[in-house]
Amino acid sequence: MGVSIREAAGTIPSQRQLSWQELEFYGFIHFTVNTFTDQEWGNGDESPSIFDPRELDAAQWVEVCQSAGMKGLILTCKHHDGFCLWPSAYTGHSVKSSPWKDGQGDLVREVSDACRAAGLKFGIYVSPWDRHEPSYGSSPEYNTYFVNQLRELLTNYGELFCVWFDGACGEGPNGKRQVYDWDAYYGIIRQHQPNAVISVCGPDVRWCGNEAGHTRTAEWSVVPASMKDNEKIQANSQQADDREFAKRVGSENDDLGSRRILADTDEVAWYPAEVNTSIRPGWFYHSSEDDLVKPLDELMDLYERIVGGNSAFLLNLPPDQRGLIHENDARRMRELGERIREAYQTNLAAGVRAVASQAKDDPHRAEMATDGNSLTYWCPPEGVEQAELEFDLGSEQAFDRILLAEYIRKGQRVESFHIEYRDGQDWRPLCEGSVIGYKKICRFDEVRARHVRLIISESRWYPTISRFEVYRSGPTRTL
Ligand code: FUL
Repeated sequence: MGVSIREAAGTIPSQRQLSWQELEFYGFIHFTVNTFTDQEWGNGDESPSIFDPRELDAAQWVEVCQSAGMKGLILTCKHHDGFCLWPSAYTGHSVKSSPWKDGQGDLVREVSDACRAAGLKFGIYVSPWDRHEPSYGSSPEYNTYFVNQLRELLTNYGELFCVWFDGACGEGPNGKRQVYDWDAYYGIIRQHQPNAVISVCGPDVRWCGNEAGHTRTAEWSVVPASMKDNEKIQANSQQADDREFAKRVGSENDDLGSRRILADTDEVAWYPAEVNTSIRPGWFYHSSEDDLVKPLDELMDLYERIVGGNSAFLLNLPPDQRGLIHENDARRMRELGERIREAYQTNLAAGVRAVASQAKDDPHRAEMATDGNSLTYWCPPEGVEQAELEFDLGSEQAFDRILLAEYIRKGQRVESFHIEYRDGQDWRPLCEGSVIGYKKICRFDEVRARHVRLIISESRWYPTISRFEVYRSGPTRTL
């Protein structure tokens, strides 16, 4: 029992995980018959005749996502009610039986085309739980149906960055229990979309464990391989609408990857976290929630904690019955984009001089952390687990954010660090943290200083730092 530190340090992401991680922030679009029934979960007996979003404009969805700086969008092609947003050949329960565009429409096509035209990545959510399809519950028959539908989605709409499965597995007709054939689902995805990550009930991206935007203070990407166990994910996800449960998951399983966990596990995997939440209380649009769009400060806080906490941020934006993202949500997204751009546009440490307590060699000298290239990095010689980097900003600067990144192509290694700034002859504490990973944003009350140092007090085998950036998030911002 036990995984060695060297083994944990050498566990690295796949190419598809790396490409996904770099998206950082992307949108979720929940849209189906529920939008017209004002429900969160449909029963499967909704008539397709209610689906008629007359002003639908996929380009508006894309524009809204991009205004906030999102790099991708995931569409609910089929939610639990079984209604398909594309004209599937395997069921009549789809857009082709609806009045929308006289049954000639294909929403998956419209959204994927709009994404491609604007340079946004496109991903799909497909619910295996299907409350309409009669074969649901007769396991092999339904699995064939589901794989056929997956094939349609995987082969007709260009490149996908993600296939998102939640764990819901409700009872079929007469209490029949459906056993999902995950291997078959994953097999066909890998066959047709080898670059797509399979998220949540899947091997590539881990659900953080709640739908409320809670993040862990130390979010490890290297965790016990057993976390990929679908039954556990399913059990958690079915209770996730319970806010109390969400809080419990967040705190009870707060440590997923420390040395204590490594000592107690047989195998680890690169299985990074995604945090999903909605801009409103519900996943689907309800006019009663028009005034419950999350405030800008809350969204900015989520963004900095999630993206700056070694996780990806999947934020849901539900279009309304017109087929448009409501003005309130659209405005908030624009504001969020402005706030993010304003906070992170001027890196006060770009190209600044830096010295390290030790560097492996010249190509890995301290200034590789400030050269603006995330593919270069500083590191000390192998086996050196503690080190310091000191930065000279050139002149005194006011700042309240420091952004750090490890070179995760080499693994995730930093376990504990703190940052200090020089005040006259004294070094004063600024902030401290545990993991860094893909990106860490440290937030603190504004200070003025010219010299800053990063002290890595614990790491695995040897640390790497590819980015050290300093920002002033805005003249009026406090925590
Ligand atoms: C859950 C579903 O039950 C919710 O309706 C929503 O789609 C959420 C993202 O995943 O499992």
